[in-house]
Amino acid sequence: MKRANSLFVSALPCICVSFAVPAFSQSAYLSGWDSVWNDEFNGWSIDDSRWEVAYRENSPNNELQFYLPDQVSVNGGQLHITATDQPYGSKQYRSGLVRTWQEHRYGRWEVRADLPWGQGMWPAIWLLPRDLNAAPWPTGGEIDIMENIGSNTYFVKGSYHYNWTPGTPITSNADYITGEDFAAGMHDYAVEWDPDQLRFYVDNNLYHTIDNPIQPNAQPMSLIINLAVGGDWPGNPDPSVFPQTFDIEYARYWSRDETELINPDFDRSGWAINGWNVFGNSSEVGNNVSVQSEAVLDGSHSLKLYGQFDEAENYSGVYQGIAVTEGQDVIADASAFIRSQDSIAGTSNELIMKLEYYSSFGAALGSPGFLGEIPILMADGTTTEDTWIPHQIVDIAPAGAVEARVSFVFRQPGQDAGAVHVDAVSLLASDPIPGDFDRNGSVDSLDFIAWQRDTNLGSLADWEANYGTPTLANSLAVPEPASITFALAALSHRVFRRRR
Ligand SMILES: [Ca+2]
Ligand SMILES: [Ca+2]
Ligand SMILES: [Ca+2]
Ligand SMILES: [Ca+2]
Repeated sequence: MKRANSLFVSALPCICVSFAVPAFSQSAYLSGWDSVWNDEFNGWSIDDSRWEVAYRENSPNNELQFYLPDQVSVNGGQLHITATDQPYGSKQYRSGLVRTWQEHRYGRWEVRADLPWGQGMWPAIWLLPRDLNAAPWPTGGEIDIMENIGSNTYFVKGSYHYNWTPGTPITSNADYITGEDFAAGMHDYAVEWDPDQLRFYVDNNLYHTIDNPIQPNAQPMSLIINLAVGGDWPGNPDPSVFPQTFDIEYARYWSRDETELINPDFDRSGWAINGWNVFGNSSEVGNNVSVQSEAVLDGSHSLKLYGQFDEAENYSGVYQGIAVTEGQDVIADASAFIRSQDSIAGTSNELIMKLEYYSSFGAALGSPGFLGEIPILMADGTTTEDTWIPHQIVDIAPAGAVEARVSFVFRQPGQDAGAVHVDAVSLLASDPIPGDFDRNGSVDSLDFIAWQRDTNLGSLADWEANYGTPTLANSLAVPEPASITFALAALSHRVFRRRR
């Protein structure tokens, strides 16, 4: 986070000596996630209702530090963990470790931190079950959000460790290297843990994804932040580097909000398309399912889809679902764009948008949990190019539905070139408005006519109470002037499907 102080310094050199406002004062909103807790470390001591501060002589990995509460402090909007070359107990060095009392299984953890440096330093931000008797390590799993050794502060590592039996772990990990010195400034380290995927980020860059992680006995985990000294990985410290400090700007935790899409605007990029399930992404042609900035309706990126060129009819795209209940109004919106440089004019390529329903969350297309689908055509060889065209599916969740899923399917029957972009996706489910007897999202005179035909549709008192309630579609957002034309155009492309 660059601060703009230098501008003020040059213009008003006398005034702006200190500007001790933390970079963030509260947890940021993230689509698809609910903020559960965050600690911005704005006080003058650690919040011991949230954090356990270690007093611990012996740690694994032949580490050389004694963890002491005195090595942990909070000031200047940050948590500081300081390692010193001072013997204590049987140990040569002192350092600190904090861990949350709370534990969570699945979710998103993010910690912003500036690392220490020097031979022998081993800072870590990681997740581990508190009770290792219930699930002896590593059967309960261990997720290392960030680890580094101070002899090389130009990389950080993210890891997942597990095994079916206690003892040696099976590990999946990756290094993140950009040429930046992670001990010379603040960076965001995050993990998103879903039942079917683990994703590792630095500064919102996705650098490691584990699909269907094997979780022998996945346990709720607590967040640990510590600075080890010496031990098996870093080796013995260089005495000249002490003292060293691990500075933490904040720690935040979100749980999955299954009523909202994650990353509906494709702006939280990464080749694996954060939050979306990807299919038909062929390594042969290279990322025919990707996020790009070539054509954008909102934010900075959109989804780009093209064919796999595999000499057969093929399907490529993404999908994602939200939780619904039977009888809810469901509205799916998305816009498509064909760049004339990537034309599909005259080809047999097409892009289909689908609203699908499932009786169990995450069930496979065509499995017993699949209840049905509504497909619409978003683009084909006759579609106007170089313009965003909005599409909408309006429906009612059928009996047994627990998930509504939107999917975008690029179909390449031949081997034709060309691509289609998708952006500004929305998928919403809401309880019907009492009095909306024709179930079109608004309460008006047509509902009265519907009620006159069939008074079993509901109570006229509901109609009177809610008369004039605007349509759900119109109440989603007040369009900015530039997008009003899209909103108007959407009506003509709208697919309006009813099931009773
Ligand atoms: Ca540092
Ligand atoms: Ca802070
Ligand atoms: Ca976008
Ligand atoms: Ca109505």
